[in-house]
Amino acid sequence: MVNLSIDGIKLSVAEGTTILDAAKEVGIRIPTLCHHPDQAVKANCRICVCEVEGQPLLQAACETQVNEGMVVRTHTPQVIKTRKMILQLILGHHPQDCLNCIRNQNCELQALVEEYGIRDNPFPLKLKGLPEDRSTVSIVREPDKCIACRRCVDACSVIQTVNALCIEGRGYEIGISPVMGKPLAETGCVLCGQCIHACPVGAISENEQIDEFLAAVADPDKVVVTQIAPAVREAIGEEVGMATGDMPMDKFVAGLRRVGLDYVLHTNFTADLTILEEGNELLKRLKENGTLPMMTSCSPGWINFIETFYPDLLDNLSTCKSPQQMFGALVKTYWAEKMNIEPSKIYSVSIMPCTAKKFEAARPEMNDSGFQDVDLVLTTREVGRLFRMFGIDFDKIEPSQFDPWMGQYTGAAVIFGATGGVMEAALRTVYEVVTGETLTDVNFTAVRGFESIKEAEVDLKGTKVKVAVAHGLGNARKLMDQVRAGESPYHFIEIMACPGGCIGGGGQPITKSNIKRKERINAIYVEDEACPIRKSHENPEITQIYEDFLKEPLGHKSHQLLHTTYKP
Ligand code: HC0
Repeated sequence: MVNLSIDGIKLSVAEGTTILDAAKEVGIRIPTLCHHPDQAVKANCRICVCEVEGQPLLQAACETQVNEGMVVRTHTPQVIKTRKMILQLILGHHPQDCLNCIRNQNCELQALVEEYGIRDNPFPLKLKGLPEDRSTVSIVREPDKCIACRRCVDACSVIQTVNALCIEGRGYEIGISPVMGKPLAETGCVLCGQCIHACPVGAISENEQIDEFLAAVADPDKVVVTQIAPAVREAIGEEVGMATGDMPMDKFVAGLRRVGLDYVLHTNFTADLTILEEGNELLKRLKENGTLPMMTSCSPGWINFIETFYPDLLDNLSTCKSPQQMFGALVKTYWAEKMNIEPSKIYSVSIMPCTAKKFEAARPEMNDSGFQDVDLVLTTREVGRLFRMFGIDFDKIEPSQFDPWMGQYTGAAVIFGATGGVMEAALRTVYEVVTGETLTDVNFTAVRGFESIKEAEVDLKGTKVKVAVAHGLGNARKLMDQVRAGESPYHFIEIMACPGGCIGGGGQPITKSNIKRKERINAIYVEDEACPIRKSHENPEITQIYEDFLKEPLGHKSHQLLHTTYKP
């Protein structure tokens, strides 16, 4: 242990601790901008500088490790003056449009400017005048707002191993740019949106489509129907002042009716349906010596990744569309028929934790219903803004239930939102279908948790099935390299593009650290435990859709509406 003093407080911390972390232990917050708790230290913004007795220069708290007897002062007049000057220098080339910035009141720079009482600036405003990048349907870049902290580059290159962003220029000219200065759409960006969570300001954000939504609900000729993705309920409360996981589903549904939706249904219904289709596909591949390991196909950032970086492995992907797209195809066919609504009038809106879902919905091949299957995708953050815009008081709102035919779901669908959840849901069903036995314990805990790659072996009455789960594309890459080398021991692999799974999706409330992602995962398993039915094949509306419409898993109608092909 190392003994030191910070602002006159004596403490003892483990060797190797930084001043930043040591100060946290005694309740002193040192400001940061380039520092990110889940990334390597960069120490380029210098906002965390402190005085260390005996050192002629101020030291960056994020990179300086404590020494025996060290005396640190975190808020002396010189330190405060230096931090103010750093903020003023940043503001000297940062747009001053906080009021209409998408990160207004959720911006780390704005918060520090307020904390340090910056009232004026000796450095005149000089912007680079860089153009916005709106080349993708998912993500918008506003490079003039970039403060060159490099957190997005780390998220993209180190965590996701996509390398769509890079550092460009030096000194005042330094900035972050898509590789080769190309528009984002031409870089191999998979649109996962992890850069948005990493960005401390509004330089990268989702392509906000709230105006399109408001126009649709105001149109008397449109029947506006929504689906809610599995990971949204756990996080949406964070947008309206609740704790993680605290939004009751029936109040969430009521809020969605309040903002103008005509019908509220659930992606969880098609998550259960995916298990029936994907589970049967796995069994077919195992029986008929099909391409193995089979890989899940529901995370659109992952699909973009495999199409770009591992096109030789596309035959390993399940042919199942994602639950979002299965829902899109069914709402304008099966559901329209059940409800006696003209499909051309249906405007289908998804509420997703994911920025890549906007791209998936816009894929030209996603029109098996005879129309664009999903018309609009709103992220959790956008729905949070709608709830605030409509002034909804969730303490007072009357609860409401899902509409029929595609609104019922099981605990197996709920856990889709967490890494390992699709695998666990599949195992709950595949086990019972193959063995004919009822599972006494439906909890496959080996595939749960935040470990980067998880694996398990399940004995299906003599047939041993080896499975693996990866979250975050850097982890996915490790499994893919193994498959490409012909060294994969697995039969079935689940990949989710985002760390933690969809609960950490690029469209979720801004999440700086994995601690919040873990809280959301816990909330998912609490909801699963509380579900009266926890296996997809026991969902009564799933039984109904096979009886009335699809007839059998992997049947003709399923192939037409629920399965797809991929493009290298
Ligand atoms: Fe997911 Fe999904 S679980 S990808 O993470 O499978 O976005 O929440 O909606 O489609 O269901 C995201 C979340 C989904 C899909 C589902 C899958």
